[in-house]
Parts: sequence; structure tokens; C-alpha cells
Amino acid sequence: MIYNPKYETMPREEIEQLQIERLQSTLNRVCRNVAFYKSVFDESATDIEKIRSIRDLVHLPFTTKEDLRKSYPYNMFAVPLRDIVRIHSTTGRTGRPIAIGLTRNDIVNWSELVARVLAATGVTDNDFVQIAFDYNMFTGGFGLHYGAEKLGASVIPSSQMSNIQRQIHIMKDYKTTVLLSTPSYAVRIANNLADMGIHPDELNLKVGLFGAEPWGENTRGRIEDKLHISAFNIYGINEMMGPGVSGECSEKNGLHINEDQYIVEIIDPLSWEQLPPGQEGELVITTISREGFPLIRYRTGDISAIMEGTCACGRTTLRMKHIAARSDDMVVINGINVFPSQIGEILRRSGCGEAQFQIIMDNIRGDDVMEVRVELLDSMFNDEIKELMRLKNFITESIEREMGVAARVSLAEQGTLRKTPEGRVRPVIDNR
Ligand code: DLL
Repeated sequence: MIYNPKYETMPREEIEQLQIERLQSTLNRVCRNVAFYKSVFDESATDIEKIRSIRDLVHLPFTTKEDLRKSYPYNMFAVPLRDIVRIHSTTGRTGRPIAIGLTRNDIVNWSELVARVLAATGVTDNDFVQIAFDYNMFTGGFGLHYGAEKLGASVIPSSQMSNIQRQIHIMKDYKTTVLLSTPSYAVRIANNLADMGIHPDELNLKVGLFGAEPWGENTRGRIEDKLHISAFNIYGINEMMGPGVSGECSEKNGLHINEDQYIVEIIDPLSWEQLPPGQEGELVITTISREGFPLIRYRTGDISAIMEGTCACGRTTLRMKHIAARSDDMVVINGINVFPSQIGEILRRSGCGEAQFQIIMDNIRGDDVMEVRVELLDSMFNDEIKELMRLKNFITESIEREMGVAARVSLAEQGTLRKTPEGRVRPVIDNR
């Protein structure tokens, strides 16, 4: 269902007209009320009066995560603190946290965006929506909660509890029809269901919306098969209020962007040039209706592309490709951009499943060299040497053929790849 036909099916010129009007008013507000923007516009000699069309966006400076970290907690709010009714924040695991402040109108707008994203997947006021995202400073729980309530659904705020069996009991008892969680949590639910001897058809689940971490068609297939539901991708980021930036419709072919509140661009992460539709690069978002915490050309660090062509669902809003990588994990070797997600895809196809891997870059006597170290899964340990050699050759050849780079592939024992302080495998180690 199209929740808000006015904004979701607006003709292209009208959307762009609305965007430029809202952008101009946002620029005026940030110039008046946010010292950071006043000074960057002054320093870069940006004349906001000259921003007359969406095409002029390229003349505005970017805002980065570092800018927001420096302004923690309140320095970039554009309204007096008494007008802020909600504060959310990132965890700050990788540096200082990024805090956002929302006014009452911001919360109303956010709920509307989330209601649209839910409705696009078929959720209605007849549904029981179980929200298995954390309810805390993280935007997932509260953001989706307000949107689901706005839609009129019956909301079950279960949060992401570590006791998965309890999560499943709630799902069964309350006859949950829609599950909202991270994709990895949905996989854990599916696995536990099997362990508990519950057949998915004993549940009432029909739809799942998953996001907050990268996932692709393999995981979609696994969740759909094991839970007997239709699985949809939703995207958002704390700095853009959280979930609600974009989401998939019934076509499951890209995520529709809520363009009446966000202007989205794709840039080359190295040259910072804007890229045309179809080309992959870093997602840059400008807020155009936000009061508490407006952001101009915010570099999300997420890699996506604007999709070409119109969608059969009837929405006219632009679609973005699902996020499979982050620009900070991209490495460049001999002018070729390499994303860990591309290697992950090749490994899945070569039968390594979700094996962990690491890209190690070195420079040997002036030449850049790339090693891909793949952690053997338990099941692969028993394979004959001949079989492992075949696998190694297959991966090496696929990387060369599909990505145009020569890589040395090595197989490693489990637990031997270098990790981050939080215990995650570092996707890239660049020793150059
Ligand atoms: O994860 C907001 C959210 C909550 C989105 C619930 C969807 C559902 P942050 O904690 O700020 O906000 O993390 C944002 O997570 O920059 C992406 O790298 C990643 N991410 C979010 N959604 C997706 C997705 C929330 N659908 C960061 N696919 C973003 C891939 C995603 N990555």
C-alpha cells in the first residue's frame, strides 16, 4: 500500500521543486542558528543565495562524522534545547558518540516516514508488529515503534532480548504477524525455531523488515525459507533520525528514498565528485525538513548507487541499491576500488558460505599486493588437500576475472584473523 500518495507518487519536477524550496529554507536556518555551518560557509565562500536548483547542491561543502563528533553533544543543534523532545546517539564504540536532537515536529515527520516504509511491505493496522530492535539511545526501537503505532498496528515492543526462546514464545503467544529486527537476529530466531521443534507455520508471521547491518540475497533466501515470510530491507542511520530513510516495496528491487525529507547523492569517496545514477559510490544525504539537527551533504560512509528507471509499484521516488559495503572498508589497488563485500560474494559462490576473511594489503618493492585470507569453516577441515587447492584456485581466478585484480589467496585456521577491540574480524589490514 502507498501510505502517502502525495509524496510517494509526486511527478519528478514537483519533487525537485519541493526539494529546492525546503533546501533553501534549511540553508537559511543553519546559517542563522548553527555556528558550525556559518563558519564553514564563510570559510568556503559559499553563497547560499546562489543555490537555486538541486543541481547546485554540488557547490555546498560536505559534513562528516568527524564534524559531528567534535560538536558532541549539542553544538550542532539548530533550535534551543527546550525545543528538543528526544535525544538519540550512536554508541561511540569507534570514537566519540554522535548525538542527535529532535523536536516534536521531527518526531511526527519521522513516524510518518517509518509508517510509509512499513506500509510499502504490506503492513496494515490489522498487524501485530514485534519490534526486536533495542529500545535505548539507538534509534531502531523507538523509531520503528512510533511509525508502527502511527500506522495503527498493534505494537509488541519486545526489544532485542538475548533470550531468543523467550522472543519466540512472545511471537507465538501474541500471534505476531510482522517481525522487525536485524537480519542476523532473524537468522538466529529461525535457527532456534528449528531447535525448539516449532514449525514456522505454527507461527502467524508473514512479513519481516530487516536492517541496521549489511545483508544480501543469500540471507534473504535463508530467512524467507526458514521463517516462511517475505523479507524486506530497510535502511537508516542515526544521523538521519534512524530507520525511515528508505525501504523496499513489494518489487524488492531497490529501496525507495523518502525524498520529501532527504536529498540523496552518490559521490566518489576519493575525488568527492558527484556520480550519475547507476554508479556505485558513497551515499551523501541532506536533510530538508528537520528542525532539531539539520545536516547538509552528510557523508554516511555507506556505499550504494541510485538506481535507474521507474519502479512497477507506482512510486516515483528514487531508489537506492541495498548497502553492501562502507567506504571506510574500501581499498584501492592499482586504481581499482575493492570492497570486501565483493570478495564475500565470491566466497559464498565458491561454497565457503559465510566464512570470515580478511584483505591484507602490502607494498613489496614498489608494487601493491593483495592477499585474501579465508578462515576455513569446520566442515572444510576434513576436505582433501586436492579439494582445498581447487577451492583456492577457484577463488583466485574469480577475483581476477570479476574484479580485475590479482590476489594471493590463503586458507587460515579458525580464530586466526586479526580482530577489532570489539571482537569483530577487521575486513581490511592495509600495511602499505
Ligand atoms: O542502524 C538505524 C536503523 C535501525 C536502520 C533499524 C534500520 C533498522 P545506526 O546505528 O546509526 O542506525 O547505524 C547506521 O548501519 O550507516 C549502515 O552502515 C548500517 N545499515 C543500516 N541499515 C542498513 C541496511 C541504524 N539496510 C549504519 N543495510 C549505516 C546495510 C545498513 N547496512
